Amino acid sequence: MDALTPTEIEAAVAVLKRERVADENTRYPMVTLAELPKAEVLGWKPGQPFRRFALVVLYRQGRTSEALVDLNGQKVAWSVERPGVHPSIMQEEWDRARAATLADAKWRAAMAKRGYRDFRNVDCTPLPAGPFRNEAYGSRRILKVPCYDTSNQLHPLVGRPIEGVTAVVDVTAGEVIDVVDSGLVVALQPPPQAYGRDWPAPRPPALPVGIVAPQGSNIRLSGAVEIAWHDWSFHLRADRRAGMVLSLVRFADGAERRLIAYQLSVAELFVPYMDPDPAWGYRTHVDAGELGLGYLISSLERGRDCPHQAAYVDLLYPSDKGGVFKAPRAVCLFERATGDPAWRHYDADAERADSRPEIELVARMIPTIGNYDYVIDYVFQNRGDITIRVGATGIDAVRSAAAADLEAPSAKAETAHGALVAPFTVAPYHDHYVSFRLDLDIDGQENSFIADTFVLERLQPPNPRRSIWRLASERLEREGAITANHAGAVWRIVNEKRKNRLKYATGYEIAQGHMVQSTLAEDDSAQARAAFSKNPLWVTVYDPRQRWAAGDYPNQSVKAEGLSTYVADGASAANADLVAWYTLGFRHVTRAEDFPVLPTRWHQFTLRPIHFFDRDPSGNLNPSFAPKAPSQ
Ligand SMILES: [Cu+2]
Repeated sequence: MDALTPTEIEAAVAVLKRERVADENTRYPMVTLAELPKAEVLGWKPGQPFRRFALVVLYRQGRTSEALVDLNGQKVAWSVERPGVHPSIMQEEWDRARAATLADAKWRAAMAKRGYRDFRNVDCTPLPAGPFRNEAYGSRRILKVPCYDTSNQLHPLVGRPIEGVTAVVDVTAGEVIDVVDSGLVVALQPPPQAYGRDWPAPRPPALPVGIVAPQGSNIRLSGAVEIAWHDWSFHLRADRRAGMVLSLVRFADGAERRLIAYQLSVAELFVPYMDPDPAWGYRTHVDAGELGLGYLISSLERGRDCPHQAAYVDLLYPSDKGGVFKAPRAVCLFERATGDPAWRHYDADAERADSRPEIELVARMIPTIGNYDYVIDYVFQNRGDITIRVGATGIDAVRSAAAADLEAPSAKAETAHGALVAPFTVAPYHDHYVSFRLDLDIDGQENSFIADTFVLERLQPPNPRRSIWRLASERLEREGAITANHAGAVWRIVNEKRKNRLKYATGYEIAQGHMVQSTLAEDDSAQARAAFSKNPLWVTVYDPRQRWAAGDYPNQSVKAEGLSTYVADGASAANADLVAWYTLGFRHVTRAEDFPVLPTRWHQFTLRPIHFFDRDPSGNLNPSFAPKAPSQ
C-alpha cells in the first residue's frame, strides 16, 4: 500500500518513454499506485515478494491516455486512449493562462474601461472552467481568469476583485480565445480595514495552554507509513488527488487485529457558487478531480496547525513532468487529551465518580485550494470510534461591491446572492460537499448494509401509553443511493457471518453527522457532473476502478459520472464487498464574522461500532492516563 517511491515514479516514466507511449512533450497529470487485488494484499506476509504497479495518466497536446506500468517487469502492461476527457489542471497551464491574459489586447481594452492602463498592480488567478455545455469552446482545454487589483495589498487573494471581466484561455494554444465582459463596472473603493496589511494587530499573549506529552509519544511509526496507537493500527500514503489515503484500519481486540476499513479517503469535493453573474456562474469547482488535494496540500506549521509534539510526515508527490516534489510536513499525527471524560459514573453512596479521561489520535492534512483551507482529520478513539472531520477555513471568495453597508442604494441588488462581509465586499453564497469513500470491511469482505428506521408503534388500553417507537430493519439488496427515510436512520455495515458473544452480526454504524443534499436542478450541468451531491449516502459493490464520486475526469465534464454510473448495474449488495460514500457538507451562508479570515467551521460524522465488540473496548482504560493534577 506504500505510495510510489521517487525511484518507482522515475522508472514508470522511463518505461513509458522506452516503449514510446510517452515522449519529451508528455505531461503526467497522475502517477499513482495501482493497488493489487485485495486477496493479494491481505494474504501477504512480511518477507514475501510482492508486485508493484503504477497507474499513469498521460497528456500530450490535447490527447489523454492511461497506462499501467508493471514495475517489477519494467514493462507497460496496457495503455489506452481516453478521447474527450480532460485530466486535472497542471502547473504550467496556470502559469500560461495568467501570462496570456495579462498580454491580451482585448482583455486590456476591457480593463481600460475600468480605469486600468498599467498592470503592475493587477494579478490574475486562473480558475477551472466549469462545465460549459452551451459555450462555443468545443473540446478545447480551458481556464477562466478573473483578476484582482493588488495595489496597497500584501496578499493577492485578498486583493480587490475587478468585476465584470473574465478571460477565457485555451491553455494548449496558450491564447485568450474570448473575453467575457458583462458590462459591470464597480468603482473600486479603498480596501476595508483588515484587508492585507491592515490585518488586526494580535492581542497580547495569554498564559500558555497546550497539549503536552512530557514522557514521549504513544504513537509508533514505521515503514512508509504504518501507524500504531493503542489498539488502532493503519497505513497512510500520499495520493496527488485524494491527499492522504488510510488503508488497512484495524483494531486489536484481544489477540486478534480485526479489520474495520480496507481504505478511507476523500473521493471528491464540490463547491458550487450561487451567483448568476457570468463571471461567477461557472465557479462550480470539483476540486479533487480538477486540481488534487495532494497537489495542493500545504505544509503544517508546528505548534499552530498541529501541536508541537506531533509527528510530522513529509510526503512525496509525482510532478506534472514525471519527476517528484516533496511536501514537507504534509500530514501530522498527534494524540491529545480532549479534557472530556471517556466515560464516568457518579456513585451517590460512595460520593465519588469513577471516570476516565479521554485521549484520542488525530491524523490531519490541510489542502489549500485557492482561497479555502480544509482541515481534514481522522480521529481515532479508544471506544472504537473513528470521527471524520472537515474544518473549512481560509478566505471567503468575494466580489467587489459599491455598497459600504446594507443601507446603501446598491446594497439590495448586490446582496441578492451573497452577504456583505466587509464594506464594499460581498461573499457569494455557496455549498461545500465533501465525499468520503469508506471501504469498510467489517471482519472481512462479505458485508451487508442495513438501515434501521424508527417507526411509530401505537399502543392500546389498558396500557397507559399510546405510542412508542420501534426499530424497523431493512437490508439493502442492490447497490444504490440511500434515499428513503434516511433522516435519523441507523446506517450500519455488518458481517452476517461473524457474531459477537451476544450473537449479533458484527458491525459498524455510519453515524449521521452533518450532511447536506444538493437542491440544484437536474438540468444544471454543474449538478449533473457532481450528481453524487444529491444524496447523503451511496452504497456500491467494491470495484477497484471506482474511486471518485464524480468520476475519473470531472474537469470540464458536463456528464453525470462517478457514483450515479457506478450503481447503474444494480449489483447485488447482500453479503458483498461494500463501499459506502458519505457526503459531508454545508450550505455556506456568508456573514461578517467570516472576515477577515473564516474562523474554522467544523463538520463531522462518525464510524462507530455496533455489536462489533463483546463489550466497551474502552472499559479497561487505565486511570493513570490522568495527568497528575498540577500542584496548587
Ligand atoms: Cu464556504
